[in-house]
Amino acid sequence: AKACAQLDLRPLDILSEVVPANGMKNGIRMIQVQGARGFQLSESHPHFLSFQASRIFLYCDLFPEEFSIIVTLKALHIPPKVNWYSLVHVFCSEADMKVTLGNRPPCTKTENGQFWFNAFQKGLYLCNGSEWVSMLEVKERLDYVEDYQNLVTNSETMGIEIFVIPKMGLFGATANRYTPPGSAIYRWTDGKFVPYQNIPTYQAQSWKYFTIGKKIFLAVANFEQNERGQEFSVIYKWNHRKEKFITYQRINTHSARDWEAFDIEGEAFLAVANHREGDNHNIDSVIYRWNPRTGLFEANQTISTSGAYDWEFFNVGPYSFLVVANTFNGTSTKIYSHIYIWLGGAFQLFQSILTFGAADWEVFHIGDRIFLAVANSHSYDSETLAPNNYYAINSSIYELNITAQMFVKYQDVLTYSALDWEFFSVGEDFFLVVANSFDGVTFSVNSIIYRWQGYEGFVAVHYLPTFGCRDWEAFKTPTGTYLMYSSAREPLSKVLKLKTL
Ligand SMILES: [Ca+2]
Ligand SMILES: [Ca+2]
Ligand SMILES: [Ca+2]
Repeated sequence: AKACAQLDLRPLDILSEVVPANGMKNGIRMIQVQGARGFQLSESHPHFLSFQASRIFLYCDLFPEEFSIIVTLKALHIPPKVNWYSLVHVFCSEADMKVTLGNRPPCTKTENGQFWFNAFQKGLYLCNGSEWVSMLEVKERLDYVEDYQNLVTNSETMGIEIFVIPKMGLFGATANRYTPPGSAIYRWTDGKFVPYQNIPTYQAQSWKYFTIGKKIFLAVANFEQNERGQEFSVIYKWNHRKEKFITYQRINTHSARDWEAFDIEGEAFLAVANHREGDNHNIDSVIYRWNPRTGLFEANQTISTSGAYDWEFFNVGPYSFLVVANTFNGTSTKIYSHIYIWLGGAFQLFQSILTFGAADWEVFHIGDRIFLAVANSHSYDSETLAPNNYYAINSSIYELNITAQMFVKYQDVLTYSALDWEFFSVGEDFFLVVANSFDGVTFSVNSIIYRWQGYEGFVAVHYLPTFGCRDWEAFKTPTGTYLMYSSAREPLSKVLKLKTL
């Protein structure tokens, strides 16, 4: 690789790389004050102006060891009784700064407006007076996945939920099988998940984190009755003073598998997937609406489901959708799962898709394209001959065809009792990881990461040994991107780190 030398670098107008010829782009405003013209840049999206460094370093592969950036900044707060002419002289500093290599320097009011070049991550940062904001970022690429943390859990773990509580940081909640001790909440401390709070749950299946205004909630789907024979799933609320989750509302559910939280037209909703009542899988699942007057969720609509396992909410333009994974109707797992659309104040059937013991729907976007992936767990029908394998079956990815107003099959992927799909991105690449749980003989099966490769669709790129894999979650911290998986067959969850180039 060739480092940039003096001759390779000419004066460059970096701003012209990101501002279109007509000057118009969301987040950029042209402002003119008397004779001076400049761009006002939105503060809310510090990355929206980023572009590949290769666009300006055309003739060399490596950053030069030293280079200069000249910026003209206008102070945001203009003291009264200062006219523009003197302002230009007093506040608009034309600074010629040397940007050198080094560790993260302090960024305080003193360093406001200074640049720092992080040679290790190949990033250029601007100090905004309190933190370094990325200006130029070389896009990372996934290289491989490595073991990061083995998390011994309270018991076998069904679902995991990872969330950030403002001012507190990153947390992970595991939905554990046995009571006591119930389920656990972990806090990300010094780069690891550390136990933070235990909550009594009853064969917990999943957690859902959501907020309503400034209120922070965590809802658990309990599959079993409590000691008193009552069957509740519970919504917990974050108590800022105690820094713990406290019971907020109990809701009557029937072998609940999943909660989904969403907003429509400024109103908050929660949908529960009721799996079965006794032996009967054909029961109602319920959508609750937040009543701001009482501060409680109230039943708003029931939808008949068959062994409901998962709800997934998504928006397409102004439209809201809710899709349910139906697993079993009492005789067959080859049944329709339904997509509903919000019309006239209620969810109405939009499309039905044949699924095979559907356990999860995952919606994701690639550019303007909208995809839905289903995890098919097993193919069983009491009326037809037993197949060679109930578990080695296709899980399918569908794409929304806007013209036809329906989802059409995009790709079939061979899976082994798939229980979850998780979509994530690294740099400019898109990935899906599938939770393969059982191949008909053993729970030791590989879960697989697929990379989206355009015309080829999703292509398997990494095979990850898992045991009874139940759920995958991806999360990012300032130190990188991680994947976590839970096992429904042993009290051990694992955090993996994505190593990037
Ligand atoms: Ca869900
Ligand atoms: Ca999923
Ligand atoms: Ca997941």
